Amino acid sequence: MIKKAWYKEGVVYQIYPRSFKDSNGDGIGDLRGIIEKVPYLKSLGVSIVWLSPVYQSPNDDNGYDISDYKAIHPDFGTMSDMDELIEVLHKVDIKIVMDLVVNHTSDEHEWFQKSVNREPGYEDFYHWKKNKGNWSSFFGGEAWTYHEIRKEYYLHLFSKKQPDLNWDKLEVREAVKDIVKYWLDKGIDGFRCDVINLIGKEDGLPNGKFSLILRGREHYLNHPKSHRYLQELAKDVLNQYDCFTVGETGFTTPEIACLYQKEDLRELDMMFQFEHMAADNHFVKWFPKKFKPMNLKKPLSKWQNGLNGKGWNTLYLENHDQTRSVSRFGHPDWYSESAKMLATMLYFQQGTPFIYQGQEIGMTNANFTELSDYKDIESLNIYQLARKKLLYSHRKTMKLLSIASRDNARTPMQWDDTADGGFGSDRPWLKVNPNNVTINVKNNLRDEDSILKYYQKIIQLRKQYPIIVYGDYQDLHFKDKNLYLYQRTYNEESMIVICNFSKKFITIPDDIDLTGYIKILSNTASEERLLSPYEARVYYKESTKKA
Ligand code: TEU
Ligand code: CA
Repeated sequence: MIKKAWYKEGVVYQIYPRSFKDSNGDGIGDLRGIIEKVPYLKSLGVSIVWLSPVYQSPNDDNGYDISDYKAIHPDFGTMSDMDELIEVLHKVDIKIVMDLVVNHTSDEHEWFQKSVNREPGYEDFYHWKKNKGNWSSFFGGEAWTYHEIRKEYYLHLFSKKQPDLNWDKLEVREAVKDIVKYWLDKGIDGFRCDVINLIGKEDGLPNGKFSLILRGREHYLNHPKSHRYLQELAKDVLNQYDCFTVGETGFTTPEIACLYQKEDLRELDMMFQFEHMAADNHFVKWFPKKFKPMNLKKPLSKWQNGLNGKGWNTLYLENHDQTRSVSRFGHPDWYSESAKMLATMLYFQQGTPFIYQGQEIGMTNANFTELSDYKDIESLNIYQLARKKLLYSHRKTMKLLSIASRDNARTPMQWDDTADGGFGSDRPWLKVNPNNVTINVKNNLRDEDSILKYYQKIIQLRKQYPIIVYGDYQDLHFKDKNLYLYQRTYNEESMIVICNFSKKFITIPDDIDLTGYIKILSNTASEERLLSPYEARVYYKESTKKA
C-alpha cells in the first residue's frame, strides 16, 4: 500500500521567474510579477509552485550560480516581496518549493573568495588540486580551471563560475543545513535539489577513464557519499518540517532511485529522472535523432513499473533545461490535439505532475535565427565547441541550437497577443516568440476547447479520483508502436488511458473491453472505437466486479 502524502496528491507548477511576468518593465520577470499572477495559478488548479532560483547571483547561469543564499537578487525584488509571495500563495492554499543549488556556488560567493585566499577554515571548502584532472564539464570543455591567485586548479562540473563545493567537509554540510533551515523557517514547503546526485566525489578526485561525454563521471555520479550526506540533511533538518524534496538526478535507473527513496532514511521524496528525455536524441541532446513514440513509452513504462510501491515518480516533459514538448513529440498539423494527448499520456500515470510555465498553453520552441538571440551559457559554449572542435558550419550549429538549446523553453510567458506578449516589457531579456499572436493565455481562457482548459480538467480529475494518484499502473499492448495504452487499478476501480501517437486513424484493439466504463476525458468528440490522429481518451469504471 502506498503511503499517502500531500506532495503526492499535489500538482506542481514550475516558474522560471526571469521569464514569467515583469512588473516594472526592466525586461526581467520578478517576484511582484508572480504575485500578480497568483489568481491565474489558482484558476489553473495547481497546488505547489516551484520557483527556479531568485537568490543573489552574477547570473552566469541564470541564477544557478548563487553568491548569497539568503538574499534575493534585486532584479527579482526584495526579501519582503519574497515574504509576501509566500504569504499570498499560502493564503490560497498553494505551497511553495525553492530551488536548492548546493552542488556548487558562484565563484563570487564569499566562501569561494575566502577559499581562494586560503582563509583559515575555508581552504578546502571547494575542490583544489595542484595539477588539473581530466574531468569534463556538463556545459562542454574541461571541469578544471586554474586560479591565478591561489595558483591551483579548482573543480567545476558546470561553468567555471560555478565551483563545486567540497561536501566532505563538515562545515560545508553545516552551512547547507543552515540555508535549508533558514528558508524552511520562512515557511517554504520544500526544495527542488539541483544535481543533487553529484555532491559526493571519490576521495582524491582521480582521473576518469576515457569517455566522449562527461569524463570522470564514474567518480561522482550517485556516489555512496551522496546518500550519506542526504541522510544527514534529512535527519538534522528536513525531518523536523512538513516539507518535501525532489532531487534532480540524471543518470539514474529505477533501482538507483529506490536507494534514494528508502522510507526510513528519506534521502529524497521523489526524483527527476532523464531517461525519457532521450526519446529524440542519442542520449546527449546535442546528437538528435528522429522521435519515435516507443522511445518515450519504454522509459516511462520502465519507471512506472520500477518504482511502483517502492518509490514515487515525477511526471514531467518540460522544464527550463528542456525544449518544448509539443515541438519535440507533437505534430504541427495536430498541434492542439497533440499537446492535449501528451498531457493525457503523462499525467494519468503514477507520480506527481510537474507543469512548466507555458506548457499549459502549448508554448513551442523559440525558432531563433540569430546567434545573438541566444543568451544561455550552455548554448553559447556549445556553439563555440561545435564550430571549433567538430568543425560544424554556422548553419548546422544554428540548426542544432534551434533543436536543443535551453533558451527554447525560456522565452517570456505568452499572456496575450500584444507585442511583448503581455510579459511587461518592450525589451525582454530574451525575445518573445512571435507566435504569441495566437498562442497565449488570453486566447486559451476564451476558448472552451483550449489546451489550458484541458489542463484545468486534468487537474480537477486528479482531485476527484484518487486512482489517478495512487492506482497501480499496467501497460496494455506495450508493443504497439503508435498507441500508448495503459490501465490504472485501485481497489475495485479501474481506469484505461488510450493515446494515439500518430497521424493515422487507429481502431482501439478488440481485447480492450470498455463495457461498464465511462469516458471521463478526451481531446476529441468521437465516440466510436476509431481513434483519430493524436486522439487521447480516459475511461473509468467504479467497480471491476459490478459491470
Ligand atoms: O541542471 C543539471 C543538468 O543536468 C543540466 O545541466 C543538463 O545537463 C543540461 O541542462 C543539459 O542541457 C541543473 C539546472 O536545472 C540547470 O539549469 C543548471 O544549469 C545546472 O543544474 C547547474 O546548476
Ligand atoms: Ca522586472
